[in-house]
Formats: sequence, C-alpha cells, structure tokens
Amino acid sequence: MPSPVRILTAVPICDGHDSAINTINLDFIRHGIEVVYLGYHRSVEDIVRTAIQEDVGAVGISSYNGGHVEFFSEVARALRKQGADDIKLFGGGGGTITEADATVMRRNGVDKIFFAGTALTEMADFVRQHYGNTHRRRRKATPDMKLARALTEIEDRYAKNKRAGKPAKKKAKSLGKTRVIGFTGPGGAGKTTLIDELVLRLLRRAPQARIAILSHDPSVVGAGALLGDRATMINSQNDRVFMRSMATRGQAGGLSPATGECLALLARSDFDYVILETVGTGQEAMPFQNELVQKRVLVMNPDYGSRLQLQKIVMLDLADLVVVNKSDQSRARAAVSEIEQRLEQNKREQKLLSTVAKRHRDAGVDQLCDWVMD
Ligand code: B12
Repeated sequence: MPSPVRILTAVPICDGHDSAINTINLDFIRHGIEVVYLGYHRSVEDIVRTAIQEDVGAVGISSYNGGHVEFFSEVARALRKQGADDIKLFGGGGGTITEADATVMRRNGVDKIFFAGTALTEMADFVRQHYGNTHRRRRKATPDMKLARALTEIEDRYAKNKRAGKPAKKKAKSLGKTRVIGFTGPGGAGKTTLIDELVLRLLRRAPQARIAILSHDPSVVGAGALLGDRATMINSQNDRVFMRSMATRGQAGGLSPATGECLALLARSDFDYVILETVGTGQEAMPFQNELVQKRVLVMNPDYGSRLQLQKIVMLDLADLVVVNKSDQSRARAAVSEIEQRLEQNKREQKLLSTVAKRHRDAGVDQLCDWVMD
C-alpha cells in the first residue's frame, strides 16, 4: 500500500470561521486522507513553514472574512520563493469568493477553488486524484525540506512494508547534546498544551536552541487521520521548531511503525531537544521502549476515577516524571496525594509535578522546564 494522501488545512489570520474546514477535514479523513490541521487565525508564514515541515502534497485554505485574493496569492508566492511550489494550493470560502476572484487567484498560482454547493465527496475525490503524488525533487532544498522529505521516505517505506534498515541502534548516551524526551498520557490530559508551553520556555531560556517535535494522532478505519496537534500549538509556530505530525497507521500503543526510525533521524540531526508525543494512550500502554528516549513523562488528568485505577496504569511504573495537569481542578489535591502514594510503592526516584498548562507563567511548567534542561 502506498502512503495515504497527505495535505495541510488552515484558516487565514483574522478569521475564526472554522466550522466549514472542520466538516471538510472529517470528510477528507473518512476518504482515507491524512490531514494536518493548523487551525484558524494562521499567518502565511506559519502555513508555509508547516507545509514544508510536514511535506504535504497540497495546502487547503478556508477563508470567509475577506482578503482571500491577497492571502491565497501570498501563500502561493511564499511557497514559490522557498522553492516549494510543487505543494499545490486550493480551498474555498462559500459565497465570499466570486468567480472573478477565483480567476485572479488561479492566475496567481492557486490550483483550485471550490464554490458554495460543491458536494463534500467531490472535494475529497479531487484531493485523492490530484494531490497524492505531487512531490518532486527540489533544486534548492533547505535543511528543513531535506529533513521533511527524509521523514516522508521513511514513512513511505514502512507503508510499503519495506524497511531500508533496522531502526538505528544509537544509544541514549551517544546522543551528544541532544535530549530526547517522551510525553504520553490519556487523551484530554493536556499533553500538547503542556509541550507548547515547555517549548516557549526552552526557546526563551536557550536562545540558540533548536527543537524537534514528533507528534502522533490515531489513524481511523480507512487509513485517514486528523493530525490536529498543531492547532493547539501557538509557541511552537517558530522557525527554531521543527514539528512533524505522524499518524499511527494501524499500530496500537501510541506510536507509528515508522516512529523509531524517524526519531533516530531527528536525534541525529542538529536539534538540542527532541520531543516525542504519543496519541492519547490507555492503561496498558508502554510506548517508550526505544532506547533513544532518555526521559519519560506521563501526563495525567486529576479525574482518573477511583484510586484503584492507579494500580492498573503501567506507565506509572515506567515514567521518570508524572505530571498532574489541570491541577486547578477540585480533585487535583487528592489526585496528587494518591499518585504520590502509588509512586512510593515503586521505590524509584520518580518525580511528581502539578501544572496548569493553559495558565500563563505557570510555576509547575517552569519546574518541568528545569527538569528537562537538567
Ligand atoms: C457559520 C458562520 C459564522 C459562524 C462561524 C462558526 C465557526 N466556528 O466557523 C459565526 C456565527 C461565529 C460567524 C461569525 C462571524 N461571521 Co460568519 N458566517 C457563517 C456562515 C453563515 C456560514 C459559513 C460556513 O461555515 N459555511 C459552510 C461551508 C461548508 O459551506 P460553504 O461556505 O458554502 O463552502 C463551500 C465551498 O466554498 C467549500 N469550502 C469552504 N472552505 C473550504 C476549504 C477547503 C480546503 C475546501 C477544499 C473547500 C472549502 O466547502 C463548501 C462546499 O459546498 C456565512 C454565510 C454563508 N452562508 O456562507 C457567514 C459569513 C462568512 N460571516 C460573515 C461575518 C461578517 C462574520 C462576522 C465578522 C460577524 C460579526 N460582525 O461578528 C463574524 C466573524 C467571526 C470570526 N471570528 O472570524 C460574513 C462574511 C462577509 C464577507 N467576507 O464579506 C458572511 C458571508 C455572512 C454575510 N453574508 O455577511 N459566522
């Protein structure tokens, strides 16, 4: 099987109309497409950086608040300027985009505009037919482009069930300056927001540092996936951050079959921190068997049910750090005390932190950053 068609979708800056793109994204994934969703209120710069890092075949923009002729044209121009105009540009905006506007937009490099009344299936079929095989070799590829393409090639090999080589046998201690930190935990615990806040602090405290994030979301039946972690990320939209979204492509346990090799490639590249984020995981998950992961973080929601539930979470034995996020919730104090008792049974030096990742300047996230940099 070839890799699924992979596209990026977004809503322009100063536009909060995300309901259309949310509906369209869902239909795309039902049709077997992998959709990296960047969210709404996104700049040209963020869209182009993401398209390159995610190595997508096309960018779909949903625009309702006007300025679409300029915005789409600017994205097309920026892709051309970067030498990435093999990435196609398409989109819609219902009745706000007229036929006359679309003619100008096409002249400026936009591939296709869908007007009001187009059936969802028609758009999904178009994407599958036209944006599956757009990649071409680029004459002046930047380091980010080369890295992005190398990650695609690894995923493609796994999709065809052909491994080029064994996942690198590189040991954690031979990583040099690079630190590899794994984050896991149940869906809704706030892993992505926590990582984004951690990235903010790392960028500030280490002004030269480069950070890579390898983030996972589940593939649905039919091979599509909504890779939506970027939509939650604000601080990670930064030229010093290389982020790649991966679908699990049929593998249970929180990661993809290609994760090990992709992680090894990122660890070999010139990053100071490599952050691995799993999908929302269950009680039995032990995602970080990879030797490259030096520090393992379990992010928990205070609302995990009764104390008995804690006995069943395998990662509580394996994590180096347990973070109780959303610790402004009423149950948080009890949760911290129960988890503390649970960790004491392990007789290992495991650390426990309370955070409120959504809060600016949260002291708990500061402590997380200290621990990561230590
Ligand atoms: C729903 C809606 C809202 C909701 C948004 C909810 C949300 N979270 O998205 C609410 C009520 C919050 C809202 C608010 C506002 N809205 Co409003 N809104 C709409 C409305 C009614 C529908 C848009 C929609 O979702 N359509 C559903 C999609 C699926 O169908 P479609 O639009 O026909 O699109 C087709 C294709 O173009 C294609 N398509 C669309 N996008 C994409 C992307 C890709 C990648 C692809 C492949 C295809 C594609 O898919 C469809 C296929 O049939 C339109 C009016 C209208 N009837 O279009 C106004 C409209 C867009 N809003 C408008 C305005 C002015 C506003 C506000 C500024 C109002 C205000 N003063 O507060 C705010 C701004 C909000 C913000 N933060 O940006 C104006 C824009 C005017 C303009 N640009 O000149 C419109 C046109 C209403 C009007 N006639 O005045 N809005």
